[in-house]
Amino acid sequence: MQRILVTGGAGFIGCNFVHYIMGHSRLHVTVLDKLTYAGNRASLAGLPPERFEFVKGDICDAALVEKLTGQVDAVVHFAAESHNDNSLEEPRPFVDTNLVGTFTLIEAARKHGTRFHHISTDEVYGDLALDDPARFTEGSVYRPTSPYSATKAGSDLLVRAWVRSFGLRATISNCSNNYGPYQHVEKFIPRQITNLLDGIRPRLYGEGRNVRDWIHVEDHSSAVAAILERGRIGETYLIGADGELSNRSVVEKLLVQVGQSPDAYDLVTDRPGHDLRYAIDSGKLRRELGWTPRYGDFDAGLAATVRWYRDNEAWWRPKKAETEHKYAGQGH
Ligand code: NAD
Ligand code: TDX
Repeated sequence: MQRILVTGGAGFIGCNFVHYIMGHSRLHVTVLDKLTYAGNRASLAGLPPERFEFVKGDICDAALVEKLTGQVDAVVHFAAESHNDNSLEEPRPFVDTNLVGTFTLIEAARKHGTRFHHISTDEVYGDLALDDPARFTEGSVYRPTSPYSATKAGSDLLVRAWVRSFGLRATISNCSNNYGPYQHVEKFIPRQITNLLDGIRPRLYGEGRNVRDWIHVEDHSSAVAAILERGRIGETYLIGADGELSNRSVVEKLLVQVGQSPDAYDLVTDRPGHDLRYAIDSGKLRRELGWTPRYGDFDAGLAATVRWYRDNEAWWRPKKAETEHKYAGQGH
């Protein structure tokens, strides 16, 4: 493998993956990204120009996608509309990008016989009860609950059908909640960090009891690299780092880290249909591909993330006011 196409490479996880893979291989990387509100060209600064190309465009543009796919050995597909709250306000772009965009890409990969890796989420499995000892596995039933997760579930099923019906050489990974540098300020952890930097109290939806299974974004990148290199065609791998925490305990940790009282947060209107708990069993990935996460210490990863947002205000500041304005309209 010499050349790869990364869709959504100007977004949070995509840009972290591009930095990771270019630092750990000699691959040439082409990024295809529409630069929606969530994309930021600045997140891809400093990459070696002889091995990197940026193309601004839409994954629903069949002619462009077909041309770019024909130039590479593999496609790693991150591009998506990714935020649940947005999907509850305006679902249409989720259907277009997550479903039609994925369809457009796998049709091009089918035509050219290109290796394809599809990035997905644990949210396709719905949610678990807070007191349920179970975790999601590759065999869990698909039960998405939001417009976002329903379109991601649909995109996974399209990829599976293309493997079975057309012999597409594809793998799928479903990862839990990521945190780390370059995450948009609409998402939970960066929103609370940047609120604290602005002297605003953190905001917890409902009672803050919902549980998410946190993984550092660099561990997601190393898992995707392992699957791209050694994953079995047609297989799905769940990615997670045993990082279950309630939203309330994440906010309490953040408050303590910035020297404030752990109860200095506000409870705000809950998200409609708010999934209670996600939890990943990543045993298959660890056993088959020998992958292990490097960021075992969530508190240390969180502290490094706080430092990153403190040191990179120029990156997030332009998005902060419009994001908070949108949240104010939703009662969040
Ligand atoms: P993000 O919203 O930060 O970035 C998405 C990127 O895709 C942006 O750069 C955007 O400009 C681009 N994009 C959107 N529509 C496009 C289109 N039609 N054509 C081309 N580019 C387009 O998202 P993220 O958090 O980095 O998520 C990346 C992927 O990982 C998604 O597929 C998401 O479902 C999945 N995922 C995310 C998480 C998480 O915790 N954030 C967890 C598991 C899986
Ligand atoms: O201000 C907030 N307060 C709050 O309590 C925000 C923005 C969120 N929350 C809660 C909602 C969730 O329980 O925090 C949790 C995390 O919220 P998000 O960051 O919106 O993530 P989530 O809905 O869990 O989805 C994320 O993980 C799975 C990503 O956005 C998805 O793209 C990914 O598939």
